[in-house]
Amino acid sequence: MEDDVFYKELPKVELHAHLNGSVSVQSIEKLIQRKPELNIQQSMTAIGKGQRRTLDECFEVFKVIHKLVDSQEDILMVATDVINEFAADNVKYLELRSTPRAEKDTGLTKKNYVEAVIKAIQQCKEEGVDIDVRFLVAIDRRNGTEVAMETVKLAEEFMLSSGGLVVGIDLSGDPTVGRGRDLLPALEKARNSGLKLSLHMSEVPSQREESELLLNLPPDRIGHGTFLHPEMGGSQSLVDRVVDRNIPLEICLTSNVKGQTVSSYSQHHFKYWYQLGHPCAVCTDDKGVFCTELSQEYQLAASTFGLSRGAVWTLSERAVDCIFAGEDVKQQLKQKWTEIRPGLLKLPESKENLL
Ligand code: 6MZ
Repeated sequence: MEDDVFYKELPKVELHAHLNGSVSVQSIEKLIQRKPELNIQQSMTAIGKGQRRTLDECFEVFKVIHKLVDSQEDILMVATDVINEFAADNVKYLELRSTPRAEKDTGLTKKNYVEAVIKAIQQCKEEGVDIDVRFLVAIDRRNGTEVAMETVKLAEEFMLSSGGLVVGIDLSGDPTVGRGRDLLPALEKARNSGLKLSLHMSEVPSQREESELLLNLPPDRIGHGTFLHPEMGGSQSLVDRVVDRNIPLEICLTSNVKGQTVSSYSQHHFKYWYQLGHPCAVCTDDKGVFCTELSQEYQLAASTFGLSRGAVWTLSERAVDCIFAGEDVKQQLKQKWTEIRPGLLKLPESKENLL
């Protein structure tokens, strides 16, 4: 079986996908046609092959996309497109995350925003799209204590009313802006009400103190964690705490390389954690902005770090253990993996591992 086919057909779990960063070229074109007056070109919303940007520049790109996606109708469209695109890449379970925004011009409220994402998830389900989708409500660290608290309240409301679709909170946003310390009360409240926590942590250097505070919560998963380990200026005690609590890392290879927080694929911290045997979920982060797909990220992980197909299979299967939905969903997914395996890995596992 050709490599491209193998990685496409590999069943996958996507746990770190920002909605507006995941919007594809096709959806961007539709949005540009809807809003020609904005004078936005597709090249302003994506970072192509071989291109690099500073992380600051990446955050400018999100601002452009936010201008294009500013109504309930837009959110419904992009969420539907993104879900279908992940399903076409054989992602069987997806946790989408997005920051609720209010827009005066279109009358969009934060509540409408969340409703639109939930509607997209429900409609895809009714249409029989083969993917289980959940939603993490995102806190943008830039906006401080009060907004974070409001966001958590919104998430709590929807956790109760969405039939299990809202499962947690994401802490994200430009890591050089805002203080994690200010957001602790909101994050604690979320955790106490049963929302799971996925927190961006040590995405840039010199956040040791903040990472220590956030690890005390503790989070259920870590986004990036690039600078946690001692070789990257973190510390052994941070690593020990992540390992002792078995907190999975969400690994986004292309995003980190294109955003230049990691100097090259081979220098990526995935290697450090994978060699420790620590749970790592390969993810896309922003598949639209960074022009990637989850199948491509798995392929990159394999080619960069010399993983056999058997090892890649195990990596995707273990990501199921990191999902925020309940035990029943995990079991259903494991069952799916078991059914798909013989068609994809034709050799016994022991031989496949030697390839
Ligand atoms: C931190 C990121 C991010 O929420 O409007 N976001 N936060 N680090 C990253 N690494 C590249 N990539 C995306 O999606 C876009 C938002 O997701 C967060 C930022 O807050 C960005 O504005 P939503 O759907």
